[in-house]
Amino acid sequence: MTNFAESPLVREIRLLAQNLYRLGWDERNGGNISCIIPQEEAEQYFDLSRTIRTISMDFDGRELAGKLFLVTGTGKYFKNVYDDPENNLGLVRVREDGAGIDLIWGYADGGRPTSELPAHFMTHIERLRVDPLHRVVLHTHPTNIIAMTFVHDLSEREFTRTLWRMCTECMVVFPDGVSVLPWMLCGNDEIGRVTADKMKEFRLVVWAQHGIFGTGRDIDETFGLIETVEKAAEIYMKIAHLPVLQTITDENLWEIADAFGNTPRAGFLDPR
Ligand code: 2HA
Ligand code: ZN
Repeated sequence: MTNFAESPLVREIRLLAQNLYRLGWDERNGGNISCIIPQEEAEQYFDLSRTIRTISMDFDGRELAGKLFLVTGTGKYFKNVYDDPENNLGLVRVREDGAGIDLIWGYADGGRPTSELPAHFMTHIERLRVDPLHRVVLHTHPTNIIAMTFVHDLSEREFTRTLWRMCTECMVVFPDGVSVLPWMLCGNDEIGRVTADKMKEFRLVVWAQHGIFGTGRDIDETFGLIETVEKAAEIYMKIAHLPVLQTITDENLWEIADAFGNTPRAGFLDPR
């Protein structure tokens, strides 16, 4: 049996955590990652009938029953994931009754999944309903996205329109826009529920004064979405206090959407 920590999927998540730490987005224990692992992949490394221990959950995970997830641990530092995957990550399977998860690998020092597990799992449920190929939920604390939530109107339309105008690539990458939640206490079912509700329609949900949740079919797509929003927010924070002499207009945004065959979120652009 080969080493699961060195499998391509786990390596990808180790590298993602390292990358996010180096970008300065995930200080201390900030941020969390969860990724659906196909059973066929896991079976190459484990006898899936063996579990290490069971961890309880206090929300209904029945819709995810039997699914396997690789999840970062609570209180763990992204800085350390690459070198010490077995303590900082866990492979878990949702139990049939949806009230707990079985640990199959990882959390070797007795750890548990991220405190944001409700937001992750409820988001997985909603995204899978929309897209059966959905697999990844990433929560991170990108500096400029957080900064922007202090100085910009938080309406989804206005926030998205500003981001779209910050660089041409935005309309190509996230024509569906971003959702924005006002500041809320994190780590509980309520923020999980509100986030997941938004995920019925959006792939990106900004948490004001906190960070962002992004989703996708794989690590590259999910990271790429957040990276593009963060780049736009960085440009906004560089120019917001300067006189703007020219910008990307709504007409220009329609042109980009047409050229790339994308449909901008309904109502977010002025009609032409
Ligand atoms: O796990 O980012 O939102 C640390 C966090 C909580
Ligand atoms: Zn956070």
